[in-house]
Amino acid sequence: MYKEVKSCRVCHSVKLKKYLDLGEQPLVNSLVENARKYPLQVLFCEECNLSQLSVVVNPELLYKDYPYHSSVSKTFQNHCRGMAIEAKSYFDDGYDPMVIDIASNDGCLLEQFKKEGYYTMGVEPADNLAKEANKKGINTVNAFWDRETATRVPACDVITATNVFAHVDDIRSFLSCVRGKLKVFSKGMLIVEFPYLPNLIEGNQFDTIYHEHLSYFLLKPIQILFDSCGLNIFRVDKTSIHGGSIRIWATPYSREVEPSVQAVLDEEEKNGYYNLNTYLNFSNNVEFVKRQLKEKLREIAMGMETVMGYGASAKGAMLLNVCGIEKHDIISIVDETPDKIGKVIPGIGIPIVGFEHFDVVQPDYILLLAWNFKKELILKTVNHKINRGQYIVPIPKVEII
Ligand code: DWN
Ligand code: ZN
Repeated sequence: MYKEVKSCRVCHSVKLKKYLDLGEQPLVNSLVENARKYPLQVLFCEECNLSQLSVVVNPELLYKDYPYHSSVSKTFQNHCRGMAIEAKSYFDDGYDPMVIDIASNDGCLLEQFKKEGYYTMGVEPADNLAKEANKKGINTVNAFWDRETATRVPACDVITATNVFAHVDDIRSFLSCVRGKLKVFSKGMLIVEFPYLPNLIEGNQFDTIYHEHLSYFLLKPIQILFDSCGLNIFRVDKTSIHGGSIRIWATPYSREVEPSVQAVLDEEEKNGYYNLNTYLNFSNNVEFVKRQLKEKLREIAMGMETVMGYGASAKGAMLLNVCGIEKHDIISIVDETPDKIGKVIPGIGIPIVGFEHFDVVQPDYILLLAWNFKKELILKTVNHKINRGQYIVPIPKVEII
């Protein structure tokens, strides 16, 4: 079911120091009340500075049937469009590049690349998502990205891997399969994007720590890893998506390295991210939010007022579990993902319901569990005139707005 991490995923060092222990927690997308629990601890590698979980849960268990559909968010769709446009600027006018998206989910990113004229192919391990993408006309191979899968896809100009690299245990094999697929003549490139560790620490985003996320990346360990896999990082962008992410552009071929690469490395060093103490301090903030949220919900209940959640996100499930929130604290949680409606928050059992339940309940408070899409969620409730109540934003600290 799971294995323990004994050495660093990037540099193989055994100098791993634990800095956060969130106890035993359920898998965030296992939407049943009595979900099995697994240890959730974060370790810091003193050699390359990679933060990583102490265990690796079997990916078949995590991803074969996956309820998260990235297309639900308009903000994310727009973000994907931006990536398609930027990547195209690296190719000659009139040339339509071929892109392969690894862990392509429901085809959200590839739909945007298609609009920009790319040829597209997805690779997605979840049976339900691959099926949905194929139905929409996004050609998708239903598989994990590995050596065997790499033989089933054509050589291409761009490989994208958004919000998947942190989920992968054998990242060296992942990269070597990527490298072999990038066309020489077009100087093919890999674009990887994932939540950025300094945003997690500064924004107290402890709810994004869960079993799917095996690594919490800085640029430094990524640079070490990519160098050793023959991939040259030539550009790094910071983006605001998912609470603050980093986009890394790399190629096995030669390209001029943009100043953004060194600038991000310098900033990491300056801000103390190569020092274990920075992370030990972070664990104290986690305790603060845990107490605050529990107290706020208790206060609301004492005043006979009601709370519903919005966004049965993975991070929402983790937040509620880590904070010890109970079934009676929240009436239900609205989510617009058909695969989530009718299920429950793992380990707690709070029901996940459709948007129309806001009308039925008219809650006094809406707890924004997908705080990364705060604006989009608030706008939707306001447009539907479900603006009687107030919003609770749980992260970085509990606030009522
Ligand atoms: O890495 C991961 C990230 C990027 O995505 C995964 N391991 C899983 C997932 O994490 P998450 O579930 O925390 O992601 P989101 O995108 O913050 O989840 C938002 C949830 O809210 C989804 O279930 C969809 C829902 N939602 C909605 O119902 N209406 C979201 C929006 C914007 C909406 O308008
Ligand atoms: Zn290391």
